[in-house]
Amino acid sequence: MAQRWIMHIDMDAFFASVEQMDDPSLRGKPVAVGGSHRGVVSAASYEARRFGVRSALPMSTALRLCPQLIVVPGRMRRYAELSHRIMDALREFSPLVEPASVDEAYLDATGLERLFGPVENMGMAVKARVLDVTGGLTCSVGAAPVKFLAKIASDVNKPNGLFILYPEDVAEFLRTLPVGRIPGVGKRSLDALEQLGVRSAGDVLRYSREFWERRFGKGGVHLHERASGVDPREVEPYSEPKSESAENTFAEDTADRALLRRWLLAQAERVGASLRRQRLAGRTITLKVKYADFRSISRSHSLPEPTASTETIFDEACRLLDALTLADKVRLIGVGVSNFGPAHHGPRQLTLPLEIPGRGKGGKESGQDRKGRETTGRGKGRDAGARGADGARSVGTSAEHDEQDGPDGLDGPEELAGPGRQSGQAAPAASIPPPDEKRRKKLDAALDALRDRHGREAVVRGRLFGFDSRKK
Ligand code: TTP
Ligand code: MG
Ligand code: MG
Repeated sequence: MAQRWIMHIDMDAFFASVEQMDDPSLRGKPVAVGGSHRGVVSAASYEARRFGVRSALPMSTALRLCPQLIVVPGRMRRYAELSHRIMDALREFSPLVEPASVDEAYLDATGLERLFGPVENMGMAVKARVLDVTGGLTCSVGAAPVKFLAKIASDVNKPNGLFILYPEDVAEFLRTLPVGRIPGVGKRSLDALEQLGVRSAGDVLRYSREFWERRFGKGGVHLHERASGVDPREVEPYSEPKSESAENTFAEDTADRALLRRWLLAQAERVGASLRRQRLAGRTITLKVKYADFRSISRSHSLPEPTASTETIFDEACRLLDALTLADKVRLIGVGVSNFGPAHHGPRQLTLPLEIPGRGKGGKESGQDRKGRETTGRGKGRDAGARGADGARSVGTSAEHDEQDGPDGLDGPEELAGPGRQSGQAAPAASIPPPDEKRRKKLDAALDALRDRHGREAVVRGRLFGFDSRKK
């Protein structure tokens, strides 16, 4: 069998290096990326590290250690964009790429020697490609037979490093490896291990697996396993999400449509912002409603073109809601976008013939919609389920759709949702008048930029429409 090779790629001083790349006046200088002087350091350039400046250090401490430190605010969007480029570059080498954070990834390089030569050559090629696609950023690469060793290996010769841990060297490497370098061994464990005289991974093997299990349970077994060089985890390639959705369950069931719209706006913003961050856009908007008796329905509508615009998602969700005769009080409402396709960047003429019917009408209708939004009820919602800060993201298969679904299903195709626009009041093609979509894009971008800089709550779009979609 071919030797198993896992690579771990980690960017060097990522945020700080991006700032130095984009602003040549920062090059060769101690730079810290972070918020205000009250905040903490996100990333420190290698020049700053010589003074002891590190990630997570309070900025005030960092400035004491290095008074000439240049502090720059972070630009998450720029880092995310580069991160995407890096991941795409890695996928040129293998489809088995698992992004592990914004600046690192695992890559299964098993069996790729025929294409790229020995693993060290491939390591060099990966580094060169990352440098190229980022416009000048260096990374450090580690290669080893298993994941956790690859991660440790990428750190060995940082920055701009390459370290290959050959299978025959693993035992010796582990013998002297400080036990704290094994992922999962934290400060508290270190104290307990110290008491047993265990300082290196090799020391762990002085005791039997059974000993570790008795003493520390599962964590003990894990420790013994890693210290023996065993890590059964596979590289799990990231799969593109098939839909993006957000939903809220109310503390009190409601039939107040104005309130429901208010929540839809907040959700459309969450979904839209998340799509835009991921550079995704979808054609199908799905409204999900769960009634007080837990009966769940969804209604979908497909647009002629993919969208990631908050207002468009919101408008569509409102239309779907307007077309719905509420059978009961509502306990949950949510909106999702699926059916992803490339956002339209080319000349619009290509699709114009499809959009002509009733194009002007959509704009007017959304204007009418807005009248209903002035009421400011109290939103007593809470976020349903365990979700990330971005709101729901259903990484769905999109192939199945259960009308009586659980808390997550907003990723169904429209077939089961019946005729998307039940009342049939508007032709589908009327939904996105191009000039309006352009304006929406601009507004979205402006608000996204503000949120990137000042946090998610910095701008709440409801206020722009005369109400605040947040809880009062
Ligand atoms: P890391 O890869 O941990 O660090 P780094 O890339 O800055 O430096 P190194 O060369 O040692 O890899 O983290 C990647 C980015 O994640 C980092 O540039 C900024 C961000 N980050 C934080 O915002 N806060 C943190 O506490 C850490 C550790 C990282
Ligand atoms: Mg890094
Ligand atoms: Mg990292």
